[in-house]
Amino acid sequence: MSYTAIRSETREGVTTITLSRPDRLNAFTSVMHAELRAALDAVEADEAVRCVVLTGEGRAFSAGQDLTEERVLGADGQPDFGARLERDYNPLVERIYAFPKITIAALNGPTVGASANIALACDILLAARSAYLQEAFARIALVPDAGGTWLLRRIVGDKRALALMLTADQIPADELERMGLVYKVFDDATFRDEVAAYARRFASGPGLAYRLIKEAARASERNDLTTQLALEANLQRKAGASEDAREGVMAFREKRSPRYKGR
Ligand code: T3D
Repeated sequence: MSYTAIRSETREGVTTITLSRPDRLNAFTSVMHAELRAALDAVEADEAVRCVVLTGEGRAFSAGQDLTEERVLGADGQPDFGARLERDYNPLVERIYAFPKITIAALNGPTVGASANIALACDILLAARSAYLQEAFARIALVPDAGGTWLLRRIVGDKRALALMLTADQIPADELERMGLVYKVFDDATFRDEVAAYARRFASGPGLAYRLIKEAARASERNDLTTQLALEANLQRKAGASEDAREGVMAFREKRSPRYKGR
């Protein structure tokens, strides 16, 4: 499929989806949303892909919603700021958060507004040293959306989350790493190569186990310990009965690298 607002490239078990409107700092439009949905469908359908990297073209990851795009109108014919969220952002964030394959947000530059929260919905955030993240909403008299009010406090705690949202400060990559929002920071010059190498480690990994690990991690947000322990036992039963688990143990005994099939 040919895209106009993103690029999607699959290599060695990793799909890299690049938000690609560099002259608008990769700001999101309805077209970008539709293309991203199609690209995620393709990733989900491709058994050979175990990891998806979301990044931006040029100097930004993404500047959030395109503020020049025509407003979505409500039933009364007036601009309805909630309608775009319900139609495009909310399903996207829920989908990324529960995606059955590993998701990496590679923050190559400014990561602002709704795009910051889309990135936070990914499993692992990597950042170039010059990147920053900004919950910019209050600067334009809006409320954080795309899951920001839910995701941030779970990662950095209530007070920091509130400060990030109220100040709308630009937080540099090194500080993002200290706060736990970003897992690793790489130098700008080597960023793309580092991200590619990082993602490749998952490409040949145990896809089923990854999916079950994510399922357990997500479920822990609503479970008490007893429920979670029961879930772990069930998921371990599934993982332990998999071809990959047999291969993992065999490879260990034979002192060789495992060859996982994702089942
Ligand atoms: O609208 C709704 O439906 C509500 C939904 C809201 C969800 C949200 O995401 S709210 C947050 C929206 N985003 C922003 O408020 C960020 C706006 N952009 C900026 O504040 C700055 O551009 C940055 C801090 C991100 C970067 O600044 P800088 O100085 O590095 O770049 P720049 O010169 O401002 O931007 C470069 C170009 O990109 C520029 O165009 P030009 O002057 O060269 O023709 C700028 O207008 C354009 N651009 C940047 N962000 C957006 C954008 N165009 C459209 N929408 C943007 N979000």
